[in-house]
Amino acid sequence: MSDTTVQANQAEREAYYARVGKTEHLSPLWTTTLVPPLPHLYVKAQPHLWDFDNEMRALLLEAGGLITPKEANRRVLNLVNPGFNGQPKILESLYAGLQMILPGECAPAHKHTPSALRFIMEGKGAWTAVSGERSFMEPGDFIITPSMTWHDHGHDGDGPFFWMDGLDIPIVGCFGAMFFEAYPQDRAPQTREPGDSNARYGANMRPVTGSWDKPESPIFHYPYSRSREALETLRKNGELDPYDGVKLEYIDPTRGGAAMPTISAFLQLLPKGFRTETYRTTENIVFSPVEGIGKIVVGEPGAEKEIAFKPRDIFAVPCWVPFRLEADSEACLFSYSDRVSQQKLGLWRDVRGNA
Ligand code: GTQ
Repeated sequence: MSDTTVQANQAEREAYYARVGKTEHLSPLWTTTLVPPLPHLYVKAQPHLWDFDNEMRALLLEAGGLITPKEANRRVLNLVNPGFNGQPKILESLYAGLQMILPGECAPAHKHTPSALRFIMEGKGAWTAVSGERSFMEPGDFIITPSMTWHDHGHDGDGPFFWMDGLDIPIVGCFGAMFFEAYPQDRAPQTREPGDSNARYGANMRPVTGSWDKPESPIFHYPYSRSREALETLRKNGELDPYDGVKLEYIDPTRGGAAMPTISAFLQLLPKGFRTETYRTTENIVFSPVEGIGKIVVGEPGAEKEIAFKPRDIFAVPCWVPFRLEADSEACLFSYSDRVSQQKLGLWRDVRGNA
């Protein structure tokens, strides 16, 4: 079938666009690039690294002398990707923050629709309470605060305590479904003993009666020691993927999928001298090394940037930007991403190699 022709000249078209533009509520699709062939136009985030030891730590300590967590609600520095003009997002779909609590302080109880994770950077003696159960946090531990669960943080030890917050705020925001509620008191009541959920669901067993019907993992605290030991055993057994080294995902043991419905999280081990192959994925990924030094080589072929990493740095790899990791010493990296969200929506894809 042949297309019919129109006689309109450019001036007539421009006049039409001007008239449509005046309506303010209509625009011609064909003058915009709404669905480009590749993600680049949509991905404003840039690959970027934030330095904990030499930059963020001191700034947060300074904030400690300026405001309490009670007044601030949370004493957090947002990690603002340079591609977003100050909008507090680390990647298109993800938020990251760095939080500090001092001995005796209280980050008051609240709940919200965004799902949150904590990844512990430094300190001893702080705890977080999720759904009435307290849990003491250690560096390298992974903790989830699922959507609409009451949570508060406290610190009974010595010295400042730091962790990274990872939230799906931009995902919730794109649906508009943002809700927040403060608990009437600073502390939500303790309704379960510490260790209760790990005893019920964290020993490769589950309660015989009753069933777990929430969309997130019933385990909310994943200690570093256990995850690290598992990676070490697999490394010793020679299990090395060319793209990942040894990489394990934190799961919801009742379903086998990601620990929360929207955010995936991983821990990975790269032996000294190991270089991953170049990899590209639609996933938006935030990395934070726990141990070891190395570099990430990130960017389109011919325009790659080399960024050195060390423990407690936080670096962001945007959707569809090729990257590879190199370990100068044995390196253990935590990461979180929007993989599970994209997979549920049928969007996730990856390319292994420089395609
Ligand atoms: O600890 O609940 O970094 O609600 C941002 C929003 C932390 C928290 C953040 C939050 C929290």
